Amino acid sequence: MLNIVLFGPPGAGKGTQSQKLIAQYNLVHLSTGDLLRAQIAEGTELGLKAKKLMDEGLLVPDEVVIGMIGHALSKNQQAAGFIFDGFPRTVAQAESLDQLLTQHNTKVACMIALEVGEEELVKRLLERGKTSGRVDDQDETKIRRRVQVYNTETAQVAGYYAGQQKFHALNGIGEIEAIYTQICTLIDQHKA
Ligand code: B4P
Repeated sequence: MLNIVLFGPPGAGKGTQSQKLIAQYNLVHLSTGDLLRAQIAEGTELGLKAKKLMDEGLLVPDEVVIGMIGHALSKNQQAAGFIFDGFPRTVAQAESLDQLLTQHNTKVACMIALEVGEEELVKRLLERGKTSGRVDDQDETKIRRRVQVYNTETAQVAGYYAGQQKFHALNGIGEIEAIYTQICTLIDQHKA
C-alpha cells in the first residue's frame, strides 16, 4: 500500500493536486474537508455541528474526523493506497492515523507539504469563494483565521513526520503542473 499525506495551509493546493494524483497512482482520495461537506449536504447531526465550526474557520473536533477516517479505511480495504488531504491537522490526529494504519498492516510512506505565504492563500481562497459557494472562502477575516489556526494547531504536525524522516516540503507557488511533477518525483522515490 502507498499512503501519502498531502499537507499545507488552506488554499495551498492540496485538493487541486490530489485530484491529479489519484488518477496517476490509482489511490483513494480521503479529504476530511470533502467528507465533512458530504455530511453537511446530507443534513446529518454531525454535519450540522461541523458546519458551524467550518463556517467560522475553526477545526472540527479530533474524534469526529478520526472516526470518519477510520470508517473510510475500513470501507476501502482493497485500495492500492490513500492520499490523505487535509488530514491529519493536529498531532493527535497524526497519532491516530498511525494507529489506524497499523491495524490495517500499513503505514504512511511520506508527507508532502506545500508551502505558500498568507497573502497568496487569501487571494486564492477569495477567488475560489466567488464560485465555490463555500462560506469559509468568502470572508477575508475568516480566511485569515483559518491560516492562523493552521499556524497554531496544524503546522506542528510537520514536526511529527520530520521526526519519522517522512517530511518533504515543496514550494506551492507556481504552475499547478510544475508542482504536480515535483510531487510525483517525491512519490516515485517512496514507491521504489
Ligand atoms: P478543507 O476542505 O481541507 O479546505 P482547504 O484547506 O481550504 O482546501 P485546499 O487546501 O484543499 O484547497 P486547494 O489548495 O486545493 O477544509 C475545510 C474546513 O474543514 C477546515 O477549515 C476545517 O474547519 C474542516 N476540517 C477539514 N479537515 C479537518 C481535520 N482533519 N480536522 C479538523 N477540521 C477539519 O485550492 C485552493 C484554491 O487555490 C483553488 O481555487 C485552486 O484552484 C487554487 N490553486 C491551487 N493550486 C494553485 C496554484 N499552484 N496556483 C494558483 N492557484 C492555485
